[in-house]
Parts: sequence; C-alpha cells; structure tokens
Amino acid sequence: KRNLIEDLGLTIDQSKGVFPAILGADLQLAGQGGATPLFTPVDGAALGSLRMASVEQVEQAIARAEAAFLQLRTIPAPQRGEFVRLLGNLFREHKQVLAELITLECGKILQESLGEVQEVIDICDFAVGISRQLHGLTIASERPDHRMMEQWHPLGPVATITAFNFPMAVWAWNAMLSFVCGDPIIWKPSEKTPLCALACQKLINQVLRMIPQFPSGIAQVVIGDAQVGQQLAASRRIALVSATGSVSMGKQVATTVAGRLGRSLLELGGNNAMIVAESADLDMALRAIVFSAVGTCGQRCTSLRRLIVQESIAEQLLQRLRPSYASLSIGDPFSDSVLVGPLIDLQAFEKMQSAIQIALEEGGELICGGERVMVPGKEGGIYVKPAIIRTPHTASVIKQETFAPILYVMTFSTVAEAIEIQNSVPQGLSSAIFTRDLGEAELFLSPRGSDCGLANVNIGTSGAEIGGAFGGEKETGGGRESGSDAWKNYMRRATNTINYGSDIPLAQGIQFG
Ligand code: UN1
Repeated sequence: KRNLIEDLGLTIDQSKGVFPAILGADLQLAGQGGATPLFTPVDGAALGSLRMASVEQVEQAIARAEAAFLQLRTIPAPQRGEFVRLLGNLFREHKQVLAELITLECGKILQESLGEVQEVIDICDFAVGISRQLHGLTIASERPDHRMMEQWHPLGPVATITAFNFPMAVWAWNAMLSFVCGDPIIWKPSEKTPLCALACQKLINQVLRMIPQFPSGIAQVVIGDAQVGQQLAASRRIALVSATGSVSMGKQVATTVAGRLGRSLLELGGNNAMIVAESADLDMALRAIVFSAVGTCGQRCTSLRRLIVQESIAEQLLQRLRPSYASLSIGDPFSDSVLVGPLIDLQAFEKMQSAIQIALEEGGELICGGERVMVPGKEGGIYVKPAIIRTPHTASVIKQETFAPILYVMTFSTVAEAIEIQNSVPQGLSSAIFTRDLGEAELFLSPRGSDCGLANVNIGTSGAEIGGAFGGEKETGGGRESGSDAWKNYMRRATNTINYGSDIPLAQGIQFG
C-alpha cells in the first residue's frame, strides 16, 4: 500500500523518516518539532514518521492565516464557493485513492472510507450552495423611516482539531463552511492520521494553483500533539476553535478558549442508545443495530453503545443478534467481504478489555465477543470480536463512552421508562427508536423525549447525512456542525439600523432633551 502514498506525492524517505516532498515543497512547513511515528492499524506496520510543528511554526501558521483572512474576506462569497466547487471536483476525481489512504491510516473498511470521501464531496456541494446565501434577516423597526437588518460577516482564522476516526470528513465539515464564510483554517489532525490531512492539503494546493488570486494561507495543516492543540486554543488570534474528540480533550480546549472569552465549537463523546419497542420491525432493527454497533469497529462518535429493548421481545432480539454477530467477517479492511476492521491501536483494545471487565463486575453477562482475533498475515493489527453484554441499566460503565465495539443491552417495560434510561448518561449525541407506534415515535421526538442532538425513528444512531446540523448536548459539547445553519458558527452577525428620515427618534419612546 506504499504506492498509494506515492500516488498522492507523499514520498517516504526511509533514512530520514519524513515525507519531504509534501512537507518541504508544498506546505512550506517542514516540521521542526519532535518526530511522531506513524503506523497502520491494518497490520501494525510502521509507515515512517513525521516531524511535528514547533511552537514558532504554529505561530507562523497563525500569522499566515491572519494575513490570508484580510484578503479572503474581500473575495465575494460565491467566488469563495467556486474554490470549494473545484476542491469538491478533486475529491470526486481522487475518491478511490483517498478512501484507500483512510483505510490504511485509520483501519475502517474500504466501503466506509468511500462513504467518508463521499461525505467530503457532499459537504463541498452543500457549501457551494450556501456560498450564494449566507443571508440575514430584515427586521421591522419600531421607529419611522428606519430599517433594521442583519448581516453575516467573515469571522477570522479558524482552528480545527480532529480525531482519527473521521480523518477527512470532520475537517471538511469545518473547512468547506469556513472557506465560503471567508475564514482561513488551520488543521491539527489526530497524530494517528496525519497522512489523510496531508493528502487533503495536496488537493487544496492544486486548487490554489488553479485560482492563484486566493491566499495560500487559506488552509494549513500543523502536525502535532495536544500541546499544539492547546497553543491554537490559547491564541487570541484564532477566532473559532472547532474540536472533535474525547470529552477530556474538549474540556481542556473549552477551558482554554473560555479563558480568553473566545468561541469554541465542540463535538465530543457520544454514548448513543437505541430503543427497540415491541411493535418494531425486528428485521429492520437488526440491520440497523449491527451497522451502528460494529461499523467502523465501534469507533464512531455516533456508534450504538446501548440497546434498550422492551422486555417482551428482549430474548427474541438477542437470539437473532447472536448469529448476526457470529457471522461477522472480521479482518483486512481492504477486503471486500470484511465488515469489521481493526481497532486503532493496542491502547483502544486495553480500554475495551477494561470496560468489559468492569461491566462483568457490575453484574453484566457476556453474551458474545470481546476477545482478540488473530488475522493471518496481519498479526500486528488489533482485531476483536464485537461484544454484546447484557447489563443492568444502573451499571456505571454504561455511562462512559468506550471507543470500541461493545453493545450493552438492557430492558424496559414502558417507552417513557426507556427514554429516561436513554437520557440518564452525561453525553447527548445520537439516539434512535424502532417502533411502529406513532405515539411512541412522537413521544421520543417530543420535548419529553430524547435529549440528544440527533434523534431518529426507524434508523440507526450512526451515518447521519451532511444536510442536517450534527452535534449533541450535555458533555457532547453543544456544538452543531455540517448542515442546516451551522455556517453561522463561522461568521459574525452585525445588526444594522439605518435611519433614512430627518429626525432622531429614540427607541423605547425615550424623550431626551
Ligand atoms: C464522528 O464519528 O465523529 O453520522 C462523525 C455519522 C457520520 C459522522 C460521524 N456521518 O456517523
């Protein structure tokens, strides 16, 4: 799989352990900080190493973004949309190779990687459309001969910190909206998936060559660890910090940004549940459960972690889930027949094992899975059998997000009780109900229903389309990215009142002098 890296112009210099072609010539940011080793989770093989950006280099990147902003904000939004349209075309053209790079670096199966690149293309299309809108309201003024309106203006440099599990799409949600909104973006990708970031930057650089009037500082990648993230979060010159990842990372970033009263946009952990009521179509529910729970090897923010089943059908559902889990093909994510690829690394496996251990100590019953699977020829990869654990809904372990394929199953007698169980965790990202009962479905979607940012009926918890606003409540961080009006996060609103008369009437009827 080395070739595909070379296809993208990312050459590996084994002796130096860096990728000089892209870092040196293209990005103008050859790392001067410490080296970070790169592995593929597919078989654990070393892919080389990258030098991280130094403190000074991060400062330089911020300065470049600031300079780029001054130029970008004067380019009309539909022209900024044209930049995104061209970029989207390149993602279409290189879809296959980019998907292969995602699979190589983060281990998700090729089908899902193709889906991720499609998600990038979709948000490009969405952003192009938005670039001809970005509209504010006209508001009735209480004063004669006055007009009130709002405008949305570019905000300033954006920094985005992303996780390994969606190494291109989450950046794209942020970047494409930033671009059409007139904001340059600095991207700190996960240390586990920097090549995906560099590949995206390659495509940006190609578009910059096509339309040279755009400032080259419109998009930059800084390779680095949590310290680099903190440096970006702390900088007053960054107008918005958009971070995706764990709750603990989010708390650190949010605290730093709040310390300077800056803006942050957080998409943190999910602990997503599905309620299956007795009227549900179990064939449909089964398919949705398996995709949501084991897809991406349980490493999506939206992965299904808690299955809340009506008592009367719990045994029947479990009996059908068991053979589905037993027949899952686990192995090389490049192989067409495989549905479950590897975990990202050994640490993820250890966390999974410890969660299973705690679940059992807390009264859980292991229905199946949990153990490591040795895949011939890929012994260095961390493959596991997805686990199902029947758990009392009072167990503490189910309140945490474990980024691995563990499905906790619990039962309920009324849907109101199921909703209470579902909402009784600190996170609030995604949720679903399977039911044929309109009353139950509507209750679930009502103010007394799911407290999550995403609430679905007869659909699994994962795999949201980009057209909706994506994000969640409580410890998930409250941010909304991607579709709907999420673009407003990347702009500042100005309320303008214009007096076209010849008097100065005051609002609220105040007479002054
Ligand atoms: C994530 O895991 O951070 O809804 C994002 C989904 C995908 C995005 C997941 N569209 O599962």
